[in-house]
Amino acid sequence: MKNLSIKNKKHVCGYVAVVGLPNAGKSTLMNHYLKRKVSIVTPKPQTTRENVTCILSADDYQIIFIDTPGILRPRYRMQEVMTSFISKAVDDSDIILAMIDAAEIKNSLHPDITEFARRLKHGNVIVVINKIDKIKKQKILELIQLITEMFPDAEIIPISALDGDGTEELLSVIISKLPEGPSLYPEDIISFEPERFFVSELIRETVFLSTNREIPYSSAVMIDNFEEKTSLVVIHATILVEKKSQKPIIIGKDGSMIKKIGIMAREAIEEFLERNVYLDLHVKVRNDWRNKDVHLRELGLIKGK
Ligand SMILES: Nc1nc2c(ncn2[C@@H]2O[C@H](COP(=O)(O)OP(=O)(O)OP(=O)(O)O)[C@@H](O)[C@H]2O)c(=O)[nH]1
Ligand SMILES: [Mg+2]
Repeated sequence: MKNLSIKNKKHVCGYVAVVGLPNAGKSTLMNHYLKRKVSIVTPKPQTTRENVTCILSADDYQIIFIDTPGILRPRYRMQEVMTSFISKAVDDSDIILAMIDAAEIKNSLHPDITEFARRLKHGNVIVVINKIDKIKKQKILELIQLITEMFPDAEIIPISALDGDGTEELLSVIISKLPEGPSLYPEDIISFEPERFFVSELIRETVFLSTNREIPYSSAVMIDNFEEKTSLVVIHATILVEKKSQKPIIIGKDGSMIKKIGIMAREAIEEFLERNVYLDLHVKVRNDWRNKDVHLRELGLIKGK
């Protein structure tokens, strides 16, 4: 009987682009829904550099979320590429979640958000006011009023991606707006990216968390070797920096920084892979890699030939 009732229930499926300014909490929301660290999160803006697919499946829905890099005005080639990922996710989506950090809104919305709202010629926009745990209750109503003026046709949902407040309601609204249809992917798949991608992201997350100023933004991670042995996974990876002067900073005094990064990253990778890991890290200089297609391609940020 149970199976029959599930079969007769309406099933919805579709793509949801998650967009917003850097640091709004987009990746945090993805990890909250998937109950797993699929997309890396740090307190620093511009953590996410490319679109990450996060698939949430249940009996009556499959939501294919696309977590995107934060919206910004590109200043170098990598940021142009990041911006193109956002447009692609928006173009391919059934619904857009436009996420705003409640604590960042003063008396008006950030000009980049208003500009983006103007460009969004998309009927199905849900504005998510995130981080409501950081503001007073009465401020939420004021924010809703302000945002209604900007997005008159959008649904507006206040949430805290960190503690889960409002996220069930948001999920119901998404489901109510998705087109009817069968699942496009098997239910046990949560993302398309290979394990190597997640491993390189976890190392990059550690670099973001362990270094300051321009270093996180000047760094990238390449997996040189990923080998599954019987008792553990052996990973050799390279942290790229863009100037000679940055290499000693990542290595630290007597190798202390690279050692710290190695331990933290290994622990995160072990948790993700649920296997023991041997991690070997190197640092290399690739001059001005953020502006060179050849390196962006090597890092997988530019796809194809
Ligand atoms: N207090 C609070 N902090 C949050 C919430 N959601 C996210 N954060 C924090 O905000 C910071 C940025 O979160 P991310 O999920 O990396 O933000 P993002 O929008 O993916 O950022 P980019 O990838 O840089 O565009 C992290 O320190 C999170 O812990 C929330 O609901 N409340
Ligand atoms: Mg992110």
